[in-house]
Amino acid sequence: MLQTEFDWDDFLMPYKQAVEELSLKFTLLRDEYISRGEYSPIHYISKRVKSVNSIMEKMHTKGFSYDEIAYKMADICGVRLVTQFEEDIELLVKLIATRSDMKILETKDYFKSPKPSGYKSVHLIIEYDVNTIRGVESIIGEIQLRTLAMDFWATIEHSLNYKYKDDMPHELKDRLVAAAETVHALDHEMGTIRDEIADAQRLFTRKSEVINAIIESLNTLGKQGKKDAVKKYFKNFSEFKDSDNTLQLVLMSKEIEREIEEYNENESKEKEY
Ligand code: 0O2
Repeated sequence: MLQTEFDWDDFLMPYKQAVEELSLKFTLLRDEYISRGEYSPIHYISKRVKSVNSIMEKMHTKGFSYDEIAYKMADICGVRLVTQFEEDIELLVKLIATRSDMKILETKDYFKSPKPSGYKSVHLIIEYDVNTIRGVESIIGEIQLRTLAMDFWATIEHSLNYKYKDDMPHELKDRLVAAAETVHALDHEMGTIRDEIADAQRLFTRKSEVINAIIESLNTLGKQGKKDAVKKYFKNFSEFKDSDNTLQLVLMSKEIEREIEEYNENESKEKEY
């Protein structure tokens, strides 16, 4: 096929749909962990569809024809899952492998074999079905999994590569390799206290949820005209809020909820009369 005959908008349509869907699915997965009060292995998610320019550059370097790109270029669309710890990556790979809506075709493990640049990551090449108006289209995409620290390093290194192309000064290259080693050491060190950090984050999330619930219920209680009760609870709330005693806050939240319910029940009884 000739370049002039190739319709990029039409070709990229299912890829655009795929990244939107994949990113939403992983966002919902993260939300599910959080709403169950569990630690989420996904810290954040980013997505992109490769630009036409970048696809054409890669076609040129790898010698792919227009007819080959859909099945030979695996990263036309990509979703990146950034984790806090290396251990989270292993967990996510296992979880993705059990999903019925995407199939792992290949795993590129740059943890076992880091790139000479120092880049560490896991890339999953997946097959994913997109429902379009033409029917089901099966596309190949990439899920990249890396830590927060590695993501920071890779973003900087990627822009420097873009700036220098193949002419990056040796000294800068060496410094980037050294920086990558520091990232590996940091990730390893943080991994040793992962459980403790995850526990603290779980507690923090639970505490902020309870605090938000109390503020909302105090507001409702105020609207019900129970000014004295609001004053009493607010005094206790200010004391418990800054202490480590989340249980006191949970009990208080339940007590306020009961008081609101009682008021609502009395109200509906009065209306019945
Ligand atoms: P973009 O779109 O700007 O991110 P190969 O298996 O070697 O034939 P390929 O397709 O190059 O082929 O695969 P690879 O190396 O598994 O993955 C390519 C993508 O991984 C890159 O995309 C980067 O996003 C990331 N990557 C791989 N190596 C490095 C590295 O050393 N540094 C950084 N910062 N990122 C890396 P592109 O193609 O650069 O494009």
